[in-house]
Parts: sequence; C-alpha cells; structure tokens
Amino acid sequence: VSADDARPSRPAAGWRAAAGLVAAATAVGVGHGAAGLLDPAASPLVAVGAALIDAAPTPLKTFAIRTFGTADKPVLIAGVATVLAVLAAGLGLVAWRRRGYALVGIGLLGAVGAVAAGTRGTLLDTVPALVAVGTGVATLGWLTRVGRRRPAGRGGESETSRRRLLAGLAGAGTVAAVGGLGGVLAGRGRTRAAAAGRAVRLPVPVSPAASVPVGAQLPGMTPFLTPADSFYRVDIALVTPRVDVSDWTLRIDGMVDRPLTLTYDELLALPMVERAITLACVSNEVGGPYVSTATWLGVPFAEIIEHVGVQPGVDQVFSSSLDSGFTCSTPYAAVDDGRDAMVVVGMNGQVLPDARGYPARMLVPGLFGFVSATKWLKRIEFTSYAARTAYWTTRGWATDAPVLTQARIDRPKSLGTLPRDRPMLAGVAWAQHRGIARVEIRIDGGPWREARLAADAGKDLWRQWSFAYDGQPGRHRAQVRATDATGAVQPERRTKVFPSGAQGWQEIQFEVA
Ligand SMILES: Nc1nc2c(c(=O)[nH]1)N[C@H]1C(S)=C(S)[C@@H](COP(=O)(O)O)O[C@H]1N2
Ligand SMILES: [Mo]
Repeated sequence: VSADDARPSRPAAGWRAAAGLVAAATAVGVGHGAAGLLDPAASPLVAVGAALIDAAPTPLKTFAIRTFGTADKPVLIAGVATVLAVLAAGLGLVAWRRRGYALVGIGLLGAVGAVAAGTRGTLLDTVPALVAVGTGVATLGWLTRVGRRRPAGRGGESETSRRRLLAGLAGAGTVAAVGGLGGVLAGRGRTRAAAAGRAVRLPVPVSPAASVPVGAQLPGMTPFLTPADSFYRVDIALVTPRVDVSDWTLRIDGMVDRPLTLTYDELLALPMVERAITLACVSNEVGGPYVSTATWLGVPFAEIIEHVGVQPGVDQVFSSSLDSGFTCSTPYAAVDDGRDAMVVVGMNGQVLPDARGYPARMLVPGLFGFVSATKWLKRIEFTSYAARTAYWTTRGWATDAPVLTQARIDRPKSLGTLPRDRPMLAGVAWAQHRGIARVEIRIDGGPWREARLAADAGKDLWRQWSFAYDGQPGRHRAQVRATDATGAVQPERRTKVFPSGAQGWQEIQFEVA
C-alpha cells in the first residue's frame, strides 16, 4: 500500500466536472430565484450580460444587432452561460485536491456578478450574486465531501461513494431547477401584477390621428401600420422593465423656470394628441427591417415646454431611462419646431406595451430612435450639449442623427421569384419629416424608371411604391432609389450604419418565372 493509496482518492474527471457544473447551476438557479423576488435585472447571468453590452466595443455591438437582430439577447445570455459552464467544470476538476482554489474561484465568479449587478443598480442588487456565491460554495463543498472515496480495502466503499455523489448531484440539480423556476414564476407574477395595474383607460386625444388614406396600403404588401408585436425592437435592456406606475414619476427639469415631477395620472391628465409616425433605427442596413410605423398617443413637447418654461441657452433635450444606463440626446430645435415630438403613453390604441417603454417613452419624427425615442422614460432634462453627453455619443455614434432617406424592395425578396402573372415589384421608402417625392427602379443596369407611389399619408410616414415589370423569364437585377421632398436623391454610395446611419441603393437579384 503506497502513500498515495492511503489518501482519500477522488472521483473520475467526468464526475468532478459534473459536480462543478451542477454547483454552478445551483448557484445561478438560486441567484435567479432571489433576483425574481428583488429585481429580475439583478439575476447574475443577466447582470453580467448587461454589463457586457455596456462594455462591448461599438463594432461588436453593431455586429450583434445586425446578425442576431432581436435574438441578440438570448444569444448573449447563452454565451455568458457557456463561459461560466467551462469555468465551473474546471473548478470542479480541481475541487477535490485543491478545495480552497475551487471555493475562491466561485467567490471570484460571484464577485463578477455582484459588481455587474451593483454598478448597474443599487447595493441591494448585489444580493442575488452573493446568494449565488453562498449556494455555489456550499454545494461544491458538500459534493466534494459526499464524493470522497475512502482508501480501498473495505469492499464496496467506492461504489457507495459514487452513488452518494450521484444522489448529491441530483439533489443539487433539483435545487437549481427549483430556484430557476422560482425566479421565472416570480417574474411572471410581476408581469401579471403590472398588467393588473394597467387597467387604465387611455385619454381621448384632443387631436386624433388622421386616418391612413385609402391607397396608402398596397394590397398584399408590408402592413402600412405595424402591429405592436411585429414592430422592430432595438434596445440595450436585457430584461424588459415591468414598471409599477404607482411608484413611477417623470421628472422634467434642467434649465427651466418650473421643474416638474409628474405621476402617471398627472401625465395622463395632460392634453394628448395621436399621430401615425414611422420610427427607424440607425442600425438598419440598406434593405433592413428596423423600421416600422404605429399610431402613437402622447403629450406634445410644446405642452411640456410651456409648462416648465425652458430658458435661453438650452440646445439639448437629455432624456434618461429607468432601466439602465441608457440616455439620449435630442436637439432642442427638433422638439420646438412644431413637429409632432411627444411623450408617448399609447401605441396603436393600446397602453404602451412593456417592450415599447411602458409607462412612457419619447418620439420625435425625423430622428433615428437612439436620439429621440427613449423608452421607460424617467427624466427629461433641458440642457446643453456642452453639459451632457448621451450613452451612444460616448460610444462614438453621432450626436445628432436625422433619419436618412432609404428605399426598400419588399417584393420580390432578394433571390426570390417574381411570378409572370403578377410581375409587380413593390416596397417602401422613407425620409421622415421630409417626405418621399419619388422612387425609381433600375433593372439590369438600364435607365432609371419611375415607380408608382402609393397615396401619401404624410411626411413623417413611410410610403409604399410599386413597379410593373414585364421582363423576360430568367435572372434579373433591380436597384431602387428614393428622392425626398426636398429634392435630394438618395446617394448611390453604400456607407456603414456607424456612426450616423447607412446610405446607398438597395440592389437585389431575382428570377422572373
Ligand atoms: N431605454 C431605452 N430606450 C431606447 C433604446 C434603449 O436601448 N433603451 N434604444 C433606442 C433605439 S436605438 C431605438 S431605434 C428605439 C427603438 O424603439 P422600439 O424598440 O420600440 O422599436 O428605441 C430607442 N429607445
Ligand atoms: Mo436604434
């Protein structure tokens, strides 16, 4: 019997890695459960994901939005979970011989979660990560004890300990599942409670939206008004905030004579207008999907400006969101020049959905969303560009970003087929707050020919177009370009979305069959 045999031996590598994984899962599950009770955004994986979003270099973020679209968040969480799994398996491997290292490792991972949650929220938000550390340390510590093999000799011992380890893994796994499920259920409970508090009747607008003119919607085309669940979504909130309006207020201050704090009811009591407006994202590539149209109900900025008395020297509206570090710079001129800039409370006749910024968001026709459309609005500060710098500006994006003119081909799809019995190309074009004056199509590099414009619903709205094409069967190439109502023709040269939006003509290949 050698000295080594006398040492309590450890289970095989696979078992040890599994113990590390199970300990991490238990920690994350219980941490998630704790966050469900405190603040869903403080769940360790979510908090680390959110911190990564803020820290990610701009090109990476642009890539993620472009590649994963609205699926970018699950992808990010899965990535964080994968990294954690690999580290946890490693800690499990060393846990039997170097228990101290493994426990310190868990502590470090937990510290990352706590710092991520705490710096984005309050000190209380570090609790789920700390609970997770405690759970992880206890679980792994316990698993290493139950799974310790006694020196061989007394027959059957090692079998017993393996069985004990297996039982331990199963037990811890159950705790992980219960904790995680608890977090999910707590989240659902919140959603239901929030929905119950939302049984408000939206105010009747003093100025209703003009109905969309007959003929603005071409038959069989992209819906002119986008339903809320298919409206594009872009934001940095990993967890959709579910706001309880009983303790929500909107603060309006800065360089104003009469700063104002409005409750939800007070906001709803202000005069409202309703307008159909097309919103677009600066991250939309030429031909891309990040543009949609809805009918919005809100308080005009003119009303707010009059209430608070904006002082001379103000050139920026700096708005902040309650969910995260998102802040937004809007040129003061754009909310004070008579356009339909507003603080929105309703969308398509319904109370603003959670994903759209309930209870209130901003909207300024003609500007990209990142400089105009703050969701989960918490504060509006009338200030100067010199005094305040917004979230995306510090990350290199444009400070001032009017929507750029774009035309898009929706029919046929790229590499799609145009049926010979209905040889119609169609799409949308937008140049909010300038309006669309012309759309032209060029087939196979030939001359530009004018498309038929659908009825005009207003300059803050996109416009549909169609083009009858009686081409020969086979492969063709179509290009599209729009001219806005100022007479500016969409430039040919493609640019990147960073820092102020993509430009260039969309071009597709298609088949006539
Ligand atoms: N709080 C908050 N508001 C936000 C954002 C965000 O990340 N956080 N993103 C902005 C961007 S970039 C755009 S394009 C619009 C998109 O609004 P939507 O998701 O309702 O389409 O919201 C804006 N408002
Ligand atoms: Mo955006």
